[in-house]
Amino acid sequence: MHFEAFSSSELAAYLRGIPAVHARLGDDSELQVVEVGDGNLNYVYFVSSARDPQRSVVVKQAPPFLRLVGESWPLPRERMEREVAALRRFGALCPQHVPRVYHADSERFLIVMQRLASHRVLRQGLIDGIVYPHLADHVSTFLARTLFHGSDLYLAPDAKKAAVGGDINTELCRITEDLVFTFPFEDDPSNVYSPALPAAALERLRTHEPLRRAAGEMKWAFMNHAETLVHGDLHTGSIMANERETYVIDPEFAFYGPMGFDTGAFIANLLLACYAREWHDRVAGRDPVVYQRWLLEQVVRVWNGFAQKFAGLWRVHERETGRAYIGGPADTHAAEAFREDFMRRLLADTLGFAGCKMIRRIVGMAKVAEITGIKDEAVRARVEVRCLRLAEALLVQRRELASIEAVTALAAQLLAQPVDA
Ligand code: SR1
Ligand code: MG
Repeated sequence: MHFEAFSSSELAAYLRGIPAVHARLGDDSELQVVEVGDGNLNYVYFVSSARDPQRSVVVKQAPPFLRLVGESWPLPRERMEREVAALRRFGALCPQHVPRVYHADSERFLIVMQRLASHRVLRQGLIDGIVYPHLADHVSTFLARTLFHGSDLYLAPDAKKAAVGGDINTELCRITEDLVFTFPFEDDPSNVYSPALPAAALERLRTHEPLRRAAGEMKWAFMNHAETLVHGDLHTGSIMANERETYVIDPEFAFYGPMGFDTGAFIANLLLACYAREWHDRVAGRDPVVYQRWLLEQVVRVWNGFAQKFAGLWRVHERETGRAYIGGPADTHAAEAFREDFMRRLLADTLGFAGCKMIRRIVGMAKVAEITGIKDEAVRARVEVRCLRLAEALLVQRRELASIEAVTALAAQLLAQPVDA
């Protein structure tokens, strides 16, 4: 298990030995290396030419443990291979939204890829209240293209089954099974609660039967519904964006799972960002309502954009092959009705997963900066209680919420509800 992270000079020497990377960085004698990993799992470096900083790459290396916890939580380094495979697969489907892979090393478990120098981690941009005009369009395109093309709606049955077998990601799925679907609903020692979070809110996660049954159904779906190659961790920290471009990064949790896990993760994180505005806008001296509205609008636009693009890809594919997934010719009323039912179920899954993802960020070990950045304990607890209420409603009512507009109306309504101290 002994692992030593690269020193700057070791990494520079290593990169110099890779022709494709060497060419990209130029033959400048000096390389600047900065370790920037702020994620939970890996080491991440920005490497650039000292003479021409435009020439730069990102290096990501998997240590044999979970970085957030340390050596006491071992993790196989082969997880990097899952990430490389997913980056290549998603990159082929959506090159405009996935960083390019320049080099992958399956002995050192590292990857060298495109540096997104003029982009920021979306979570941070949202905390700062930045408006991204193309975000929903770009993310919905990424979701539609990746989720559709990995599924039985597009792939031949044998190709799909081979893909399911090739993309097993046991250890990282286990992290999600524990941290998203199990530990938040029991008194696990890894859980972290903010000091002022009322005991009743926690108690409800452990005792409220409708919520627990719904969360159990989502856990089952996560573990058993091998629908497509999902990113597996599509929160706003896995996206880098500027006003023109959007990139999806970090697919190390990729596996064959339910489509709604990715759509749900993204929507959950927009909702967390929305509910945390009360603090961030107060600190910035702004009225939270404006950006909250923008965030809820993005929830609507990303879902509706996704649903329209996904169904469009499906229709075109059936027309081109002349056959419907349900058998028989394309373009029949039954084929369209099946599609509508499919999208309705996918919305329900999305909401259920979104609920679980919100809950884990409030009571689980891995938090999100828009919540932990709330310095006033009482405000943080109020925001957290509201997030838990919305998460519960999404889980329990997921099949009754018939449109995404109904979801954002509910989110706005619960946001306005008072929380007892
Ligand atoms: C213990 S790893 C915690 C979390 O970091 C990743 O981003 C995933 O969300 C994982 O659950
Ligand atoms: Mg990550």
